[in-house]
Amino acid sequence: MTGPLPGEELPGEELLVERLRQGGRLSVVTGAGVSAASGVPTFRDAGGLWRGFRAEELATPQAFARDPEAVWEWYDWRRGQIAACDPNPAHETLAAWSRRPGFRLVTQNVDGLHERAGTEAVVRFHGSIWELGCWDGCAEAPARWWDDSVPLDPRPPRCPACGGLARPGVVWFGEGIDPAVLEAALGATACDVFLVVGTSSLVHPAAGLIDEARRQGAFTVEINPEATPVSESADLVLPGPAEAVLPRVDAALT
Ligand code: BV8
Ligand code: ZN
Repeated sequence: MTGPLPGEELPGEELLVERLRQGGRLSVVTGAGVSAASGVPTFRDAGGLWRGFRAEELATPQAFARDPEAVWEWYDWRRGQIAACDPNPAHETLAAWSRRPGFRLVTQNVDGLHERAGTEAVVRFHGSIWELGCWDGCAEAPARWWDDSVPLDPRPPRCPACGGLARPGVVWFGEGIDPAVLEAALGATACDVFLVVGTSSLVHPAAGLIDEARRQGAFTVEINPEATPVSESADLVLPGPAEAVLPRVDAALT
């Protein structure tokens, strides 16, 4: 079967247009695939490796405890990469849709590109690469503080309150999701249309949000050029790149 040529409308897009025209509550969950067109390496595509390490090996408290300098070198490298990237049409379309009443966006990404595109009240499910925290969790420091210096100096950065090690303000594998963030994300599953865009849907509990949305009666849609574990159960799958599909759906709405 010859798939649609880039730019050609995908079968099914008009179904999403129809649903969005009904003006109901729209919630979106995004993953690394929405930032791919901006040049941010995804986790599991070939670019997801760093000096032979897999993200799952570096993005853990154990890796940081073992070698904080190496983990900070990886995050500093990623911060430098992301700083050179700009939001792409996928981020821009979602920012335009974020002005719809009842819109919610939950992202697994830590790059901050949704906010730079103008989306407000982003639910940062896995935190932000632009935030730091005190590794020792000292009471004098805020839970997280903003530091977008590129490169980091000093590296590793220190906690301004206790002078101990600072850590990246992201959620590592094996760490729980901030309860307030989890509550906001679960609140977003109470919607009429639930879009899952650019995620391999392998990482939990983020990957389970679509099931929660379906349980509450949402029309569920996946936008991803590849099949994922949620493709079978989604009401609609649009097998294309987010930076092409989202602007095309938006153009059909106006
Ligand atoms: C927790 C921040 C418990 C860090 C990240 C076995 C089964 C189920 C679960 C587990 C298990 N073993 C362990 C677990 C739990 C674990 C987990 O899910 N592991 C997985 C790997 C099996 N989860 C956790 O540890 C979570 N915490 O469970 O806590 C707990 C509870 C209470 C108390 C204590 C503990 C925490 C997980 C958070 C990890 N942190 N990021 C950092 O960034 O450094 S996750 C990381 O992966 C990123 O956030 C990333 O966004 C996320 C998910 O990846 P994707 O976004 O999907 O990216 P990926 O590269 O995988 O895929 C890209 C997709 O885009 C592809 O599908 C591709 O086709 C598509 N694409 C490409 N181009 C485009 C595109 N799509 C559209 N357009 C394009 N142009
Ligand atoms: Zn401290």
